[in-house]
Amino acid sequence: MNKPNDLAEVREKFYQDIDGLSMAPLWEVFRSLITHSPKTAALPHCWRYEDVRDWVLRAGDVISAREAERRVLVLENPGLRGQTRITNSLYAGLQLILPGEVAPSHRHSQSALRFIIEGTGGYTAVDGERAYMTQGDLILTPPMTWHDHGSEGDGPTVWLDGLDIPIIQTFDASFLEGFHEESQPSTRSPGDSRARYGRNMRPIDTSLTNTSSPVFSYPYDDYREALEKMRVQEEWDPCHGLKLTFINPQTGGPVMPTIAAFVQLLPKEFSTAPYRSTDGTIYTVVEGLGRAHVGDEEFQLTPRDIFVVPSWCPFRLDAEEDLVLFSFSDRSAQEKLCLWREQRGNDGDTK
Ligand code: GTQ
Repeated sequence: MNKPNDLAEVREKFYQDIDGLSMAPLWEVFRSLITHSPKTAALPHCWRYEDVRDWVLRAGDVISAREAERRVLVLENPGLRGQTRITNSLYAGLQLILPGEVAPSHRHSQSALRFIIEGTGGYTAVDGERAYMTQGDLILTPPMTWHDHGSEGDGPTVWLDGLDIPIIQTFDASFLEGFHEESQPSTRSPGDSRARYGRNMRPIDTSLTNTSSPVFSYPYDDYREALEKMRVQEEWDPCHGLKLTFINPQTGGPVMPTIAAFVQLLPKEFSTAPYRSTDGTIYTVVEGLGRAHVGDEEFQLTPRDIFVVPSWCPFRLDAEEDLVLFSFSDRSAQEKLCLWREQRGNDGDTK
């Protein structure tokens, strides 16, 4: 038989021989592929709005919304540079619309959400209905819905975009179509979809199986009031404070097939217990001050900051003032694929 160092050579030669046939040995990569627990190249990171705002506005000097189609500065995870993503499965960016501009109408396979960071008078039109924006609103553009953005305001409008671009890439399932006009005609008045589906009622004989919400605007005032009402009970979850998920009212499930969105309130001086879950999550501060401990990193939080908690990374929060956080993740997709897991506290530590 071969001596040990001959064996290494024999193997190397074997790998080279099969390489030409587009084959490779699994045993060389097995442990890096099928890990005992999630191992991600994504890193914890915080984009302080104070640091990035000026650059987002300056994007307005270098390109128009029309030419760019979507004028966005992508928030690239420092561990995934060049991959146009904030976690391995999700994309995030800051989009700018200036008064009078239009980002032309298109539709695509990707699911998108917008969380309004600053400005008023901006709007997104979704399948013929405009949703006007103010800070803290959530707007959805579900897969293959026509959407264009514009602004009737007198200052810049900036929002956080969240899309499932990397998921659609994994499936090689991307389709994009342009509308024949820049702005789609308004066929429904603002608020129509909320009137039909967002008041604990629905038009009779509608399908109950839609995988995306027919309501596509979740105004800040509504959910903020809900949190304020709930806090009176003082039933704080040790890991989340008070946390709600935005729903598709036709199913009670998450807002879109791949992306779930959340909002939470932590009262002043509340500290959460350690928590982790398999859905890498993007957070933005809506109100208040606090600190986020993400893995070995610590981020001081002020309104409009954006930070990312990678999959299975230990995470906890300290509220220095009443803290309101919006977040989104791929939990919607993971639950459908029976992958989602969480760990509350430090029990049963699985590295
Ligand atoms: O507004 O439709 O940030 O299509 C990336 C791709 C936003 C959008 C993005 C898009 C959009």
